Amino acid sequence: MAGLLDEFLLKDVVLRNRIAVSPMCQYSSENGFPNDWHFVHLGSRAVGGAGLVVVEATAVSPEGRISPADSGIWLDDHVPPLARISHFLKQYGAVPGIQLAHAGRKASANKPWEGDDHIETGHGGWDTIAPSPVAFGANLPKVPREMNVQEIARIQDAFVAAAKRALAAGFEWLELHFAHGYLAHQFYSPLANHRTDAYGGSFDNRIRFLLETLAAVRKVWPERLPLTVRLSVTDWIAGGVTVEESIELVRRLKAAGLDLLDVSQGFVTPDISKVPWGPGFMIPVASRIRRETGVPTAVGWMITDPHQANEAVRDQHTDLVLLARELLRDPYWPYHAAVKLGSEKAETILPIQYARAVKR
Ligand code: 8CM
Repeated sequence: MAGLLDEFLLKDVVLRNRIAVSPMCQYSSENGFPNDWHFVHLGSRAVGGAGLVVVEATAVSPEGRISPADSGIWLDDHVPPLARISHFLKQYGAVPGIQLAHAGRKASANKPWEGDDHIETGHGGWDTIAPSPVAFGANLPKVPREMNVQEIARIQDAFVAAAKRALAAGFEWLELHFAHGYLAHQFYSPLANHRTDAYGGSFDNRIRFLLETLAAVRKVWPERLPLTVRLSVTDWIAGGVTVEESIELVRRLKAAGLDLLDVSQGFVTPDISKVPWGPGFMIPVASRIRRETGVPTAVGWMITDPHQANEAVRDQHTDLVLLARELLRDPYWPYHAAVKLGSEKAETILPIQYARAVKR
C-alpha cells in the first residue's frame, strides 16, 4: 500500500508525495496582490519537499475578503505575481494549487493579530453579503445584506472568472473554499441560511449554490486538472450540517465534476464547544467519507506526527495529508518526516543545493 512518501496521481497531475501545504491566510496583501512574503512563504515549503502547495484563500471579489489584507484574484493584474509563485513551486517539484474563496458574512474583519473583529464600513471595512441577513455573532456582529438571485449569479461568475485567471497563472490544482463558515458554507448550513427561495430551506435548495458554482467552474477548469472542494462536513451543532448529509452532498459534487474532497469541519457559528479536538481527529471522518463516496480525500487538523500521517495514507483513510501550522513550525517537515520514517527518500526530498550538504 502507498505511504506518505509515495506519489499520488489525480487526473494528469502527479504529486511527488502525499504531503500538502494546506491553504491558509497570511493577511499580508495590499489590494489583493500577493508579494514577496507569499513568494518566500510558499516557495520555502516547496523547497522543504511538500508534494502540493496550495496558495492561501484567494478572494474572487473584493467584498469576499476576510480582511483588507487578503490575497485576491478578481483582477487580471493579480495574475503575474501569482504566476511568479506557481512557476517557482513547479521548478522545485511541488504541484501549485490555489484556493478560491468568498467570506460572505465573515468578511471585512481585522487581521487576527489586530483583533480579528469586524471593521466598520467607511473605516477600512465594507458592507457584507450573505444568503440571509443574520450576523455570525461574537466578534463579527455585522448583519450582512441578503443576496438576491442576481447577486448569487454575480458571485458564481466571479468564481468562474477567478478559475480562468488561476489557470492563466499556471496553477494545476484548484480548490473551492466551501468550508469554515464562509459564503458557500453559509448557504449549506441551516444555521446561517434562512432563505425561503430556491437557495434555502430543503437540502436540495441549500446545496444549490455549491453544486451550481462547482459545475460552472468545471466548465472552464480543464478536465485534465484536479478540481477540489474544502467542505465543512459537520457543524458539530444540533440543527447544523451533518456527516450523513455531507456524504450525499459529496456524491452530488462528484457527479458535477469533483475530483477530491478536502475534508474539514466547523466554524459556521462562534460555538466550537463540541469540536472533539485531538491529534488527527478528522482522519476517521475522512475515512468514512472516502469509503462511502469513492471520492479521494485530503485531511488535516492537528496532524504533526509523521507516523500518524503515514498510517492514515497506508491504511487508506485518506489519499493526502494536509499540514498548516506544523509546516509553519517546520518548512522541512517532509524531509524530517522521511528521516523519522526511515525512508531512503530522505536523501532526495530536498533540492540538490541542500541535499548534497545535509547528506548523512
Ligand atoms: C483563513 C482563515 C480562517 C480559515 C481559513 C483560512 C484560509 C483557508 C482556509 O480556512 O481554508 O478557516
